[in-house]
Amino acid sequence: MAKSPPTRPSAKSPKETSAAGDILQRKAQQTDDLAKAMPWNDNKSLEHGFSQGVMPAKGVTAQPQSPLPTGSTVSEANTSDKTGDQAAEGLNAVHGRLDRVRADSAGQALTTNQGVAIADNQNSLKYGLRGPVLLEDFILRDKLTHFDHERIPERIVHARGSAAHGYFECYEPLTELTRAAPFQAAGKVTPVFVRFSTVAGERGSKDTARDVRGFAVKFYTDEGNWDLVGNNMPVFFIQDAMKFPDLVHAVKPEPHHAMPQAASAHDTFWDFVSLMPESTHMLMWLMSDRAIPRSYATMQGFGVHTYRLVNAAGESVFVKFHWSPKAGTHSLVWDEAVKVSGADPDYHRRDLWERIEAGAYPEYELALQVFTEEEAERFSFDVLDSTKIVPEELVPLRPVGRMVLNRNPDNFFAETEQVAFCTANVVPGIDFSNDPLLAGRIHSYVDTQISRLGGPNFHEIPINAPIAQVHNNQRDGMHRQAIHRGRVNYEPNSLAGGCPFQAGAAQGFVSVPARIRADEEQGKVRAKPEKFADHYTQATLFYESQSPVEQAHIAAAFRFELSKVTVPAVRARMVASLRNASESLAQAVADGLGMDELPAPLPRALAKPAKPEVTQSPALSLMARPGDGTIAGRRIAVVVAHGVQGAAAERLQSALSAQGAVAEFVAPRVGRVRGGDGVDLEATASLENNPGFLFDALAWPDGEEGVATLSHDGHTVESLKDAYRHGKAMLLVGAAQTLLDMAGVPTTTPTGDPDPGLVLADGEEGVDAFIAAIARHRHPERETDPPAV
Ligand code: HDE
Repeated sequence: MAKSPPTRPSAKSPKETSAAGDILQRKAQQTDDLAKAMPWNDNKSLEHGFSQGVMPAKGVTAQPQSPLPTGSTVSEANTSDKTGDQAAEGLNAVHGRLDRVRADSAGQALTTNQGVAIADNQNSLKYGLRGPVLLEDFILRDKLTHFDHERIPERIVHARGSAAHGYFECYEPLTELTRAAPFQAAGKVTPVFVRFSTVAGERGSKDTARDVRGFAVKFYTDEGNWDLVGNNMPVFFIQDAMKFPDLVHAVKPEPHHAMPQAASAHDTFWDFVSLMPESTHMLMWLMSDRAIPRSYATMQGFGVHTYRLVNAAGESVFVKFHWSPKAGTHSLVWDEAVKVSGADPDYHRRDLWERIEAGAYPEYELALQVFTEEEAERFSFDVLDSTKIVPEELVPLRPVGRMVLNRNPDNFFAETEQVAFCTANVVPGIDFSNDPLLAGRIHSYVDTQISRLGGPNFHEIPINAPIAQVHNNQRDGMHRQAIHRGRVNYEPNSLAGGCPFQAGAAQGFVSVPARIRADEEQGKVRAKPEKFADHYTQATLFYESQSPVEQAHIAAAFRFELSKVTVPAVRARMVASLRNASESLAQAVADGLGMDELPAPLPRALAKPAKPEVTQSPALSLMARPGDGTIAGRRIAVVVAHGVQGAAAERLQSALSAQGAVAEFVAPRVGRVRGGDGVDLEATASLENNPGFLFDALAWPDGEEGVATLSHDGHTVESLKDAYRHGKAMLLVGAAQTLLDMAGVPTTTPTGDPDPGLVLADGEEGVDAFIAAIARHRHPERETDPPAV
């Protein structure tokens, strides 16, 4: 008798199999019921006409009788340690707090990426002790292959950056202006991730280059991500995205020899900008000390473009965004920036990290300039032109909230490198203006991430995933994380009860119709509005609004940059352009470049620009925002050597620390320093590993033996000279004052007045005066050009 064929062992008990049969029937029945619940597409007739366009209807949905008809498979209830439970209804589990993906290895053994424990992490697998390595060593290959692909392309611009987590807190509801989620209630807190950057340098370049700083804020709002991708200067070089690749090519290292790194001081940059007079206003900012900030915590941020705020009724106003640092706006001076870049290329990264680790959280106030379209039409400049500001004297700033950066990332690559800011990321309540530069950005940021982050699913990388849920019918692509349940990946559908459905105007994003109602000439054109042709009025406004010291720094920066230009005609062209902004600046630059005669002014694109509303804007000076007057977060060196008066040095250190400053003992060598009075100190930095110019202020306590030791160390004279030249607060007590003579540092300013930054008093009086001098940040009264010291 022939044997019957073996039956395939079933994964289920016989009872489950028969239940599965029922399930299939029930699924079919419920699927049909669900489809019948939507006999036609109710919303189809609503797709037409203007009024539908501004108030789109919510999608039609039907409720399935059970999860069965919308599932991919009836076997979804069979769970395992890998599959986990069935999908929770309406939940995309990719989104959630970052703790769901943080990894910690405490108490764990090493494994491969497949989770196989690695017995030996020291040796490749070889045929004999001195034999060849075997191809079968999957452990070695797992490790090397991953390593070989550790790098991703760096950002084309803004490659060098540092970031932190924090929160935005709203002061009062702004519902009359906008329905944007962060502004809906007083005290409402929205998580943020903020990345600061330089523009031109590569990922490993120095922090203190003369450059624009990126100030990009990702708001994880409960209605989706809003990215305010701004800079620390409120204007830009160009007016139309069409010119962006040209600008970036011109400023990046020259293509034949890849020099200079992270610097605009070269031929191609100045060749380009001198032929693009609309960049003059931005050049004023770039040549000012704004381009060499002291730290990310002491610079402003700006949205740059005009955006729109939209309220729940769909009414919109124009808006400009401003971030102002609580610690005030403070910058470096050029000579200092150059030196810092050698001693600590991570100067700003370190400062941001250390402030947060120390609890001195960087804080910024967000203020809005709000104006209507009608008001904007009356302005002497065009608000769609990103080379123009709206002066604060014309439209005042309205403070609306504060942002605190209070948490460092866990992992630089996973968070800071992989974060993807996109100007296209707006939420209901925020909308775009017709700024042609902004339009290009809306395209460019998403586009660049696709190659930088390796595909279209970069929004699922944890740092980029919104805290708001994501539900749509986009599928597949490289590195897809979400496992979508069900067979429906289209809309309209009846087989998933219409889900996910169109949100409609009440919940969803609706573009402001005003954008298409603009009364400009209709028709496709490649041209700019007339007012864009005024290239100089606001450059003049900026220059005229600076203090004399700031003006001198601008002139010196132009001189330095143009002195690096090797083509005389390019230098002359730039000076010719500057004549249209400021004759005195042009003259100063020409003198600095040894030009005997001023070139004729560059022809202007607009002969008679409109009369500006303001010709002075004190708010444009760095001095306008001194901060809260404290010395919190400042780095101060207390320079000591064996024989110093230890007790007094300690008292000074604690007085400075009590004010929130970071005061360190700096000695010829790190380690214990024997006090002449028996009080020993611990030097955490040396004159060699932390040159004086890395500090905001320096103090040399009393003690003859200590001072004698310091006087034999060449670093001492250098640090005194630097501190003096860089306008820093200096405290010299008792015997230490002899060091001034050695360094040739005068005790009066060049005008013969007492030097307000040089404190020679001892005891409490000296400490108080020193703290007051540090709070002033800098003492530019000392400056001469060239420097006397
Ligand atoms: Fe950007 N810009 N940009 N930019 N930008 C990028 O996006 C671009 C512009 C700004 O920390 C890129 O992810 C175009 C103005 C910041 O990750 C890229 C135009 C302002 C950051 C890009 C501009 C900015 C970027 C490179 C002209 C100030 C860094 C990598 C139309 C308001 C964000 C990336 C971060 C980064 C394109 C002009 C600020 C290539 C086409 C104006 C802060 O997409």
